[in-house]
Amino acid sequence: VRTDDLGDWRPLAASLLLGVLLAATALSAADSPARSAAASAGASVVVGETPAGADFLYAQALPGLRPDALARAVAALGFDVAGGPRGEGVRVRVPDGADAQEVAGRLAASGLVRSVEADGVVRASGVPDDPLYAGAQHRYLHVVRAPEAWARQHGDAGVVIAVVDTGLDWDHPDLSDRLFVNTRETFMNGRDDDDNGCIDDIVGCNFVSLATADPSCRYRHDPPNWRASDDEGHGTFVAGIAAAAGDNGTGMAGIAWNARILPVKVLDCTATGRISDAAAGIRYAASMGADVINVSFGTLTDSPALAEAVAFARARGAVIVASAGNDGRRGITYPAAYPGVVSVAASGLERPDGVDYRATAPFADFGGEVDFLAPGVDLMSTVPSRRCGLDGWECVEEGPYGFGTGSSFATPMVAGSIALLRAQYPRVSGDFLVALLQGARQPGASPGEAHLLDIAAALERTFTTVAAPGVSRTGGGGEAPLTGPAGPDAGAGGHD
Ligand SMILES: [Ca+2]
Ligand SMILES: [Ca+2]
Ligand SMILES: [Ca+2]
Repeated sequence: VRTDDLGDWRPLAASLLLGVLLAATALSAADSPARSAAASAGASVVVGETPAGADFLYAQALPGLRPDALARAVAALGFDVAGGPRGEGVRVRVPDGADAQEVAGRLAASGLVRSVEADGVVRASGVPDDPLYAGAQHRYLHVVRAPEAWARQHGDAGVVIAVVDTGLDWDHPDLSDRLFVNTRETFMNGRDDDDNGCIDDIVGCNFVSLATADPSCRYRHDPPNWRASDDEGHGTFVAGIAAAAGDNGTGMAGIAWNARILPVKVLDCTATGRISDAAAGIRYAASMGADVINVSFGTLTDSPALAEAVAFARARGAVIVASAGNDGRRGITYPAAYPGVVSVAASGLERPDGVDYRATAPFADFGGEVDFLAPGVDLMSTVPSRRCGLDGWECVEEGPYGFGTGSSFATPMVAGSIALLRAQYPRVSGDFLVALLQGARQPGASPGEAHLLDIAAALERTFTTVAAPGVSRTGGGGEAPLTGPAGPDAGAGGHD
């Protein structure tokens, strides 16, 4: 047994530090295990995070001591070795009623080991700890391979998803930390400080006109103003699917855990609105630098104003993702039908053994213009607390969350996916991200059906791009060229 081989300690300490950091994802320790490992790295034995109540310890053998020899040696000292050697060491069971820290101390003092720590629980990195995920969300999110995507990317707080809808419940426990805050505006001074056309808009803007809103909404203030709170529920539900905080131990997980939400209210308290307000809302979202604009509404009217608003937003670099419609007919609604808009139809067909999320939902619009199928039946998402139990919004026992069905709710799955891709590839154009996601779709359940969203496959694509003469950018680090209609274009995007 060598105890003086200090040359091995430095890389050893580094690898231990990494191991401790990985283990820390499963531990709710208030103190930093990384710090304790670093502090003791110069000592003879590194003691990692060891809660007193730990049931197993893991000890790595001194350099030069074989793990099977360590197993025999610590067993001879009276420790309860659980199973054979594991990797570089052994697992030791903490006897019932014993203090794990005391057992760890004795192991560390044995002169046989280079490290001791609790054999803590690790989770697959893609599975969030949100309590409603496993029971309510996994059954459809695994179909679009969200867990595999999360192993690579959780989204970035610099990525903004505008939800042009009924507004947002700012106080929702899974959304309140995810708001896009406009720091150029001063709140409650009655002025449009940043000259963007909306008064006091620190968190989104309301465009619903007094003249056309349903009288039951009892609006009293002329838009555009800051009042983008959600008095219906639709917008909050959409926002949660795209970007509810994930892995925060609370409620559910959105697709892009860390993205920011910009609420733009264009639908009134009955979830209806006018083309004029919708067009203004889309333009506002683009002007505020939204990376993705989610439009979970549509009209059968081919509107010049909507078409122009969409073109304006695309020219600013935003990706517009829109609901194909819920009429169960061939052909889709506007703005989903406009060129360059990503159109989404709901999947979800009742079969004897459960909902088939690979097949188009019976109510969804279909046809060649549909870009993506994404689950849209019995989805869980966020509901404004004040709306629970009203107008069809039923909330679960655990809190302000409920279930919803519709292409409206399939749409933010794709919007959230674009946000994840934007976090992964900050410098390519929006069209490039769309091409990536389209190139990674899964076949639908039957021939002729639209193809299904596959979030992980898009993140796994590797490609090399050349942006300008002499300037090359590599995404994913691989060699396989991306095949898709959109070329790389780092300059045209309006986001930064
Ligand atoms: Ca303003
Ligand atoms: Ca102001
Ligand atoms: Ca959550």
